[in-house]
Amino acid sequence: MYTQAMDLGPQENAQAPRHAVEQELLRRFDARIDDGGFIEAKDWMPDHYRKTLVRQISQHAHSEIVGMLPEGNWITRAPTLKRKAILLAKVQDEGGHGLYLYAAAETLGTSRDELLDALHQGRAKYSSIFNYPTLTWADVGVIGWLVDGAAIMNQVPLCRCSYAPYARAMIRICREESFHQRQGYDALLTMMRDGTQRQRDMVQDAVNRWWWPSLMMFGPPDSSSTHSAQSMRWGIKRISNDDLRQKFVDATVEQAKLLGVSLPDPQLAWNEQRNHYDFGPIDWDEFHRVIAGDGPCNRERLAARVKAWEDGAWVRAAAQAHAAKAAARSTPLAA
Ligand code: FAQ
Repeated sequence: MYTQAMDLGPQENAQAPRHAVEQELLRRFDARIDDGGFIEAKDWMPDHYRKTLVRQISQHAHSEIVGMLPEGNWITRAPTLKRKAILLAKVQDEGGHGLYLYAAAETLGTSRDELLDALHQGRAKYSSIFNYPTLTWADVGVIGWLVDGAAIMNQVPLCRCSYAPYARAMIRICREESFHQRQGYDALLTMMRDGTQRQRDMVQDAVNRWWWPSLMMFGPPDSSSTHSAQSMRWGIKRISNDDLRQKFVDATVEQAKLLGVSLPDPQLAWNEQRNHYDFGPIDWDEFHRVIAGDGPCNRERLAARVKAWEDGAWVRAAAQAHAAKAAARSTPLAA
């Protein structure tokens, strides 16, 4: 009752002081971002910044766990014990990445149950790339080389994301992704150098199918990216979709030469003036179809995640019952 605003009208009474405080908080937030500083979970942040992060981090987390499915499909059919052990470790790492990222999203005040519910109801996105099928063993190598390669290119700048819990999660994830990329490239090198002609053809076929979808992983062109300008302003994204895609093409063409495969783009050519490779047009209609739910495996992927969630209900119930018993045991009895 003893506020300086007692003599203001009811509307102003409620709004004016809060508005001034928020203005000051926003000014300090912007100044910290402009200085290249980091925001921690307990710091004040604009609602839109929080929502943008929950959107991006949860999409990223969903991508990691849906991304376990295409390669997981090959664990039982890996050609040697060594490749099987490597693949098991890799797929398990992706599950771990999903967990770090869900934990980072939870620091923003959205529960894991809400995030997973959005995925299971088809309201949340995950990377378009995981809606393509893995038809042969060469696909597993190509996912490591191209898909993990594209993921690293995109994710290294996220280690400097202005939201510190996300940036910290990304440092560990990027270290593991480099191992993933190398194991894929190594599997392909073995097939190309020591394999039969049929195995070399299998690698080339997989490269032909995964090349263009890998380029789509970086998102729509900058000119039609809804969130890029604001996310770059806030230091969430540090490098634009098109610039990352170009960096990926430039690095990968050289690796393809070493591997002895061709990339399925007749317009791919070094451009002396730009100091970059030129490449042909991406089929953005296909990209939009896939992210709208109509890719080759969207339904299968979502159904697999929903089934895993439902099958795991008894594990969650048992863990909760165990936690409740442990809490009851550690609570001293009332005198
Ligand atoms: N797929 O305005 P922008 C991995 C959506 S992890 C599906 O440019 P933004 C590891 C976008 O969400 C791969 N949707 O958006 C692994 C937005 O939709 P919304 C995942 C896409 O956020 C390897 C709309 O289009 N990595 O591979 C895609 O500024 C092997 C407009 O786009 C990350 O998530 C797409 N490709 O930039 C695991 C990295 N592109 O929300 C297993 C973090 C765009 O308005 C095996 N994320 N969209 O409904 C990012 O860096 C960004 O979110 C971008 C998109 C660059 C993906």
